[in-house]
Amino acid sequence: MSKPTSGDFTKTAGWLDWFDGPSKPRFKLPAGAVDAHCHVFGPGAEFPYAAERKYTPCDASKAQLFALRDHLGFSRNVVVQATCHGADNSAMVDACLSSGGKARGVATVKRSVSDEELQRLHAAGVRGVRFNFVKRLVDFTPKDELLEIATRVGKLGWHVVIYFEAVDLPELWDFFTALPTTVVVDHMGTPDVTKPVDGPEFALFLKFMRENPNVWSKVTCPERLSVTGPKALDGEQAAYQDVVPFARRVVQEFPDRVIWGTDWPHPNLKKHMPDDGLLVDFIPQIAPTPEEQKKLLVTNPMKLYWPEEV
Ligand code: 0GY
Repeated sequence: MSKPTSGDFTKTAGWLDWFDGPSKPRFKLPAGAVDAHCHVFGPGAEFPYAAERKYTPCDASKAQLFALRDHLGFSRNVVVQATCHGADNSAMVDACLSSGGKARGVATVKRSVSDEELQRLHAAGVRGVRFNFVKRLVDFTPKDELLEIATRVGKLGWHVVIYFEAVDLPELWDFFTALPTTVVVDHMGTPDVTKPVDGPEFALFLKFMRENPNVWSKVTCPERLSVTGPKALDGEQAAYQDVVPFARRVVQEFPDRVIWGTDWPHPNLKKHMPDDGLLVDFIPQIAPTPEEQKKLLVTNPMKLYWPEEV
């Protein structure tokens, strides 16, 4: 990856292309760090996007992902199936299989998935399924179907990743708490960071984690949640100050149940496309001590995705 030459962004299909040429982070990642939330998109000519998709991304290949991994200083990736590929996990599986053991995956499957297919996904490195409740991204899947899938993949030792909007947590609570597996929440349940960190909405999310020890959280996506953007109040570039109190709270209270990832290539961002180097510099703000950093970036994701090495 080359160094950035300008702040210009190109546009593809109505949303920003990912930032080509991320800076080198100032924060040095601990040895063995895992980027536990990222995607591959296509390339569309090889891995066509799903007919039912709600957006068409720009291509973001496994080679580009692996180059970013090395540039930022990560050792491993967890490639999460994105909705634009529907339940065709080919691109994600191809990335895992091409990674030399350095990538594992989270799939999307339908109720009709066969046991043989689940075994094939497991052999490729898949260790979880993702249930998405974000209405702009997916159509509704009946909860009994999802529960059936969770029960089946739980037998393989997989977990369930859930993506939802904070306002929907009360309605989804009973379903989430009935899931029989470890449950990993995307992006802290997407809090509205203009609301107080001590307010009722985020309190409900913290209660959700507190009362359910099987629930983990990705303290990810400051670039998606932030209103102020990457600049600090003093004008110096510092990462996403308005999201820090939320992520810090989760890391502080649940240090053994948090993981972190870049979310590269950042689909659906229309105003601001992050420099992934700067995103890495968000980490020491939310996990200031070496002990917290090691749990967040190494110990915890290894337990979920490479348990045989822990
Ligand atoms: C993310 C976020 C988004 C998209 C997807 O599966 C997806 O399409 O995850 C989003 O638009 O919020 O976590 O990458």
